[in-house]
Amino acid sequence: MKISPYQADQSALAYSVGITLDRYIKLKQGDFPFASGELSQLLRDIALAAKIVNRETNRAGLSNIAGAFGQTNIQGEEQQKLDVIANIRFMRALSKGGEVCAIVSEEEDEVIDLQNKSGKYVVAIDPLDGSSNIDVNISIGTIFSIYRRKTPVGSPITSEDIMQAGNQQVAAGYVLYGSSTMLVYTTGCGVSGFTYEASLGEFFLSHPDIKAPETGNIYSINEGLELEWQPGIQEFVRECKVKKYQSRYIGSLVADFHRNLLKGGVYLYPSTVQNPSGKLRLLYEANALAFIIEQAGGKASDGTLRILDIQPEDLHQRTPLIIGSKLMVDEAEKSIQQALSEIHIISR
Ligand code: P6P
Repeated sequence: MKISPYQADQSALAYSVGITLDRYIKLKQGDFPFASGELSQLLRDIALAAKIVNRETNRAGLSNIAGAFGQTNIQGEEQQKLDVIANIRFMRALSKGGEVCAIVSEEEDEVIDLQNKSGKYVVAIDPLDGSSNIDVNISIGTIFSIYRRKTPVGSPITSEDIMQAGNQQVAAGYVLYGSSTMLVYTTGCGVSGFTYEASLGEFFLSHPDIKAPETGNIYSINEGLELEWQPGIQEFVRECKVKKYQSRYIGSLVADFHRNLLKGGVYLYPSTVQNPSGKLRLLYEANALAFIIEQAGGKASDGTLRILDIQPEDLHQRTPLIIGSKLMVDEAEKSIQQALSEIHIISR
């Protein structure tokens, strides 16, 4: 008897498209403390802005939005047009989403108080990191941290709400606009990665429960600054070369971080003569990636202190950052401690 196509294995006819980010957030909502849907909505608001920024970064060369904007941000860095556009997109999505009371952005000198009397969350964000790479078509990224406000909902925003240590984050993530666009985030219950399917306008679960390899053979650092590194870094990098590790440095933090997260490796932006406190910012770069790497079983420090325990004192404060596979971060820290103890002995 001929089997009708409807009796054949239908899954062979219509493969499953997988779990969308929206459905995954709903499925995992029970994992959030005080689960009431607002954090889920906030994550969806961020994903919406990421889809819009993705479209604009993919078309930058065609729509006259590549290149410099003609102003510098508080960091003294020349803003690219897409820096400004991405900042607007995320500000607008977070403001309209209704869950956020205040935003700290790399592109804004001061805290943006949304005057939202019902917003329970504070977001710290680097809307587009590595944007100097846009014009040469190298991967770039968005980095975000989410905190619950400390003061009562509806009361004025205070520094207590803003200057929270990274160990207070309720969620964190990044978007990587690369060969494919991915959104990777954690709410403190592991790390999940989603890949964007532009034809459907959806992020689909592609990397459930990401775990950082305990060690690896990739090190990421700007070797052009070797003569400026803080004590101990030269020795660590020399040891990597003795072990014939691979040097991989894209100059785009999210891209370097993501590769090392999946394959195993360590990214280092240490204290240098030019940047004694390092280059990367604590509130909207280091803290988010530190939360993610720890949730994946890795480690993040400033060479001595756990990044997530650093108490911020300034909105745009910088920090040295050593982040990635736990055993590799351990080795870098040991090298720094060894160098410091030798200096201490010599200086007696
Ligand atoms: P350098 C980009 O400007 C960035 O903030 C990170 O994405 C990147 O890892 C780092 O700075 C590159 O800095 O000094 O090596 O060019």
